[in-house]
Amino acid sequence: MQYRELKPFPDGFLWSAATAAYQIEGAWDADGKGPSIIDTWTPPEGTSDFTVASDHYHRYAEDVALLAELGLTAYRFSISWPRIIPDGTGEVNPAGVAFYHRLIDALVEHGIEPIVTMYHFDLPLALDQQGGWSNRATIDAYARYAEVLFREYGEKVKYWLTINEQNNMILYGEVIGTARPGTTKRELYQTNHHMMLAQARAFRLCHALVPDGRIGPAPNFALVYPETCHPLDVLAADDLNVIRHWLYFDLAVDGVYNSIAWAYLEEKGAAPEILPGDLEILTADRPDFLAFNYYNTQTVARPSGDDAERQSRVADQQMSPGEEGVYDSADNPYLARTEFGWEVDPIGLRASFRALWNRYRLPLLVTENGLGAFDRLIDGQVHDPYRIDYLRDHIAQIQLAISDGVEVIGYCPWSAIDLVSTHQGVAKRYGFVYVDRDEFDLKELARYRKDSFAWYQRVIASNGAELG
Ligand code: BGP
Repeated sequence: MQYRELKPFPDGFLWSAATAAYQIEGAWDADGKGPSIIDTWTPPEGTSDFTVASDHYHRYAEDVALLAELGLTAYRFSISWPRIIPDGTGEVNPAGVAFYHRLIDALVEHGIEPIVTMYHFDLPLALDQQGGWSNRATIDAYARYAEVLFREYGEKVKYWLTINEQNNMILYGEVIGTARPGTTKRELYQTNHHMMLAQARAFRLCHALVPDGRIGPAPNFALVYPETCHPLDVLAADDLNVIRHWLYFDLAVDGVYNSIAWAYLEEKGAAPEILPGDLEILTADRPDFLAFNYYNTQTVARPSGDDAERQSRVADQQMSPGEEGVYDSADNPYLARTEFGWEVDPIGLRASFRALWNRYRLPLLVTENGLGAFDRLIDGQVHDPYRIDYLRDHIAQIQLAISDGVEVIGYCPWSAIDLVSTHQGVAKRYGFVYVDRDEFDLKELARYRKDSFAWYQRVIASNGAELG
């Protein structure tokens, strides 16, 4: 639908930007931090690991000052679980706790609302060595960690995100470094069940311990289109929407397994074991809002049985290769691609809002959205008009969704400042602030404002009225 007049962004809209601890902080073993599963992951050849990243752990004050200058009214970051509880279950690390107090205090002093991701891929290694999420004891470990966070920071932090991209950890864990190669589907969906239980316990704890606390899940969302209007293509798209999205959101919101997802799990021999009492835990509480990371949509067709085609497809967390007997991936001829091959679909963001809103009627928060590109620093400047175009087009679609009557509470573009990509090193940049380092040459790690910095500053200052 087209509108003659658009509704404005609401007062109090959270103009934010996002990062994740292991991709920005560095200081991977400083001040008592324990190793995480990511610290033992070998990045693809030619790309950096996460040991120094953007050195935010030591430069957080300078970084927060930049975020304040940018005009952010909110900032999404993650807390590193192994910085707080180094071995996942034992003593709390006071130095780790103190670091996030300093960071949160700096944000609050600048009038920036903290949005905290409690767990963004970096499971404590000690837990992984005891079976990770396949071990039910990890549910208790997470619940205890959640309680530590709510008690420590609950007076200062109102917005909480339980688990970043749980669906991508299940579907593409090997690519992003959260699943060991060769983990079976059965194991993955058992870990998924346990994460759901952990999340449900966090909902309860948050509501019990945080005054005015608001908590939600943060899956990745890549709305699935059928390649054609052939009814079997439509069903294939529906299947992937269920497997990729509704399985996770239905459990988070209503505490129930989507019946089509359950049928898929049974068909694949991957249905998890559900113990007595689990369903009560899942239905005991609900999220206050739904967060989602949005980069693109996906297009699929009915399964053709062409294994060679499927195996030839490049796959990562935003590009599925397809699944035998379920769907084939297809290219969308109407969409451009980034330098890294991800399709660009701003209108798909509006469609995603509608899909989530129609289904759940809960406030929605975009917790990631952005363009990875090979930015160039020349004479202290970074001209990134391609990023401005990308973000402008997506923000315009948010305003259309607001005009559709969808309750959108905020927008956190990825990323606030440059950081290390999940599996493509530092050359793939997303930030409003350039961090001067190469894959293996750390240089000075100096910060430079990109052109997109001044542009986003104007967007925020005008509460979204000036996107030009
Ligand atoms: C999401 C992750 C982020 C981030 C982003 C961009 O899946 O939540 O951690 O990295 O994708 O992905 P990449 O770094 O692979 O380009």
